Amino acid sequence: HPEYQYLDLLERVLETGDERIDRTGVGTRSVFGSMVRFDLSQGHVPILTSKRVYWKTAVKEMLWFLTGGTNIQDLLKDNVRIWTDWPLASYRAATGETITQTDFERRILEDDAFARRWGELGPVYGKQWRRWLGPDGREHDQIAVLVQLLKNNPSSRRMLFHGWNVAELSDMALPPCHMVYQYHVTSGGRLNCLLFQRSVDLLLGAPFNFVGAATLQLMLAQQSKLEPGELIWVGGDTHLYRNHLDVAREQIRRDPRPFPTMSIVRDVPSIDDYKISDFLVENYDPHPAIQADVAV
Ligand code: DHF
Ligand code: TMP
Repeated sequence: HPEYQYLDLLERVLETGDERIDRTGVGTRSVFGSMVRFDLSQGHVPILTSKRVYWKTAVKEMLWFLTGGTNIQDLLKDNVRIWTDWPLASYRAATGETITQTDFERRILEDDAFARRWGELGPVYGKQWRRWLGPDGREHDQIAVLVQLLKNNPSSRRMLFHGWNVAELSDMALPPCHMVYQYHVTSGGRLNCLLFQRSVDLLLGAPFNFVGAATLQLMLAQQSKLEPGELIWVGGDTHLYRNHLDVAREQIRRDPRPFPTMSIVRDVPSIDDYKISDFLVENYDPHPAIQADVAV
């Protein structure tokens, strides 16, 4: 079962990982350099089954990136709370207020001026993917260029988009983790993706990143009339936070079940028109969810 690649990686980090203090102060155990490969050609997608993964949240996050958005207000309108912690931490640090996450989210939703001031993550994924600012002031839509290449020049070796805009890193709430996505089309018309992720929260982040990358691959395949092929995911600093070690051990003991299938149920006219209701996941029968705190 392909999920053993992930479970074996969990085990490798647990058993051989190097323990350090990290930026968040929580501490990690990490290995440097990792890879998993998932075959999407039979309709299956890597939504892990050894715990429940909230795949709709991960798909909504990917759709939000594609809109070019960088403000958590859009996510909250869609009931996605996974990015709230970082603006909340900035707000608390700047004001000294002890506002709860719920109250902060409510204010972001109800007060547009407040959202503009405190809900902004800076020039993160969406901005760089859709509106990378060139030195002449012109904006570059990396996704539109990619779709054009996939359609018109699929043997190109230059089909990629990048989030690591060096000049703007210091304005980002977090510099991009899933950083560069490269695509490749086989002679048989299969679309492969290789994602390089520089930093990997193996318990909380990676399961979402697999879903996001696979979903994007299905969308790009539909747009360019190709069939999905392989998703190759490469991790740089691949780590478990110290407060995740016990639940990781519990997860390793679970036997994975067959991956679910994902299909796009509508003939969507462009890469900008996808909605969450376009995605159908079938035969997803995971083990129970695992609760774990995210390191901010
Ligand atoms: N920081 C760290 N330390 N790890 C991350 O994975 C991470 N991911 C970010 C931003 N910063 C990060 C963006 N993506 C969750 C999942 C992905 C994500 C942020 C947070 C998360 O908390 N997942 C929980 C809850 C899911 C839910 O409530 O829908 C999970 O159990 O998967
Ligand atoms: P860093 O910027 O110091 O590397 O911290 C980022 C943390 O967030 C790190 O634990 C990796 C994790 N992360 C993911 O695993 N996936 C993601 O999509 C994001 C945004 C972050």
